[in-house]
Amino acid sequence: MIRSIETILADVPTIRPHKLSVATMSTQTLVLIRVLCDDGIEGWGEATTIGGLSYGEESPESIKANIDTHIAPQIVGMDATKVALVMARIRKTIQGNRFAKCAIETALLDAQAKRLGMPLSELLGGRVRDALPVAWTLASGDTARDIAEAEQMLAQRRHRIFKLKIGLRSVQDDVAHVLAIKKALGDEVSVRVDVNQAWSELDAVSGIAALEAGGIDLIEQPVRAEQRASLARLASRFSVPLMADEALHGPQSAFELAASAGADVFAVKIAQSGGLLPARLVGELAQLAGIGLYGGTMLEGAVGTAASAHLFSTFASLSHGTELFGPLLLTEEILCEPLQYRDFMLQVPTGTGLGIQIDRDRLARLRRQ
Ligand code: MUC
Ligand code: MG
Repeated sequence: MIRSIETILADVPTIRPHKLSVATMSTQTLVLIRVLCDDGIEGWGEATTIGGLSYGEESPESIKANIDTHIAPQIVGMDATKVALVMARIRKTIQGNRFAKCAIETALLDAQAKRLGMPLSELLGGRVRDALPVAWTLASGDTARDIAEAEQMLAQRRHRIFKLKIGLRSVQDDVAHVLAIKKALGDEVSVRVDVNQAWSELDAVSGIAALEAGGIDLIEQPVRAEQRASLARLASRFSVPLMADEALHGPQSAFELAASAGADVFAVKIAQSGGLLPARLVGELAQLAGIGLYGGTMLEGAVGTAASAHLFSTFASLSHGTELFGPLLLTEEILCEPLQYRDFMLQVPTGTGLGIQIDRDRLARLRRQ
């Protein structure tokens, strides 16, 4: 039986300002869920978003209010071992709120996998890999600082794929910034950009042409999420792959994008998809449609990152790697044993459930009162 559900907000400073076209982050608000079951097993989930309401339609505070007020009362007392039944109840009675749903589903699946004595990946179909390539996002806003940061990551063998956040400055300035970094890092390194919806289709035509000519490997969400026809036109116009991120809101949108040849690659995010199982469906749809796969992040801390890693470890193909670096952007660790990054890869935890242990004392110090 589900005994209680606790929603925790924790404000953690980032290691440097993180500049996106929609927000500059200097702290990240972790939204964590703890589900306690009457067999003594607890499960953890995460519903962290980016920049308050500037990225998605759910804020940390609305997620907490909606879970505490509307979701928890409906499922406390339900059988914790019947995860699909609990989620069916929530999906029937709660509109939207994909991040909140993801956190609850993750916590229930974490608890269930612990109960069954297996890693979460095995409950999700079974892992086909134990480590995932991890990109790092360069978003300091300064070209020289970004190059120095990338060189440090290469020397530490932590990352060799770099995603640059652009869209805040003019197309011309952004292109110059990206190509200067690409030139400094060389051909062995993959350089990609995320425009976070900032360009018009005309901006995108000139920007993508220049980036493609300069050897950039991947262009993420150049235009508004709603402008699916624009994205599809751009995808057919250029040979550099175009990736959908904000345009993907779970299986239905994935199906529509796949049916309209609207993108070359999907950035699968568990929270944006509404949970681990809907995100698995997004991955399956991509594979059926011949669309490339990339494991995305909402800059979650360790819980959401571990959950995402378990799911991405099950994808038959993961053509574009992942960006599961969220915990590395934060100044504070909330696990007893940090997630392991080595040789350019995140090691997928091997213990039962999420395979992580929350450091309760540290979390108590960080949590918002
Ligand atoms: C996004 O739009 O992909 C992922 C990495 C990062 O720096 O921001 C996120 C969000
Ligand atoms: Mg993105």
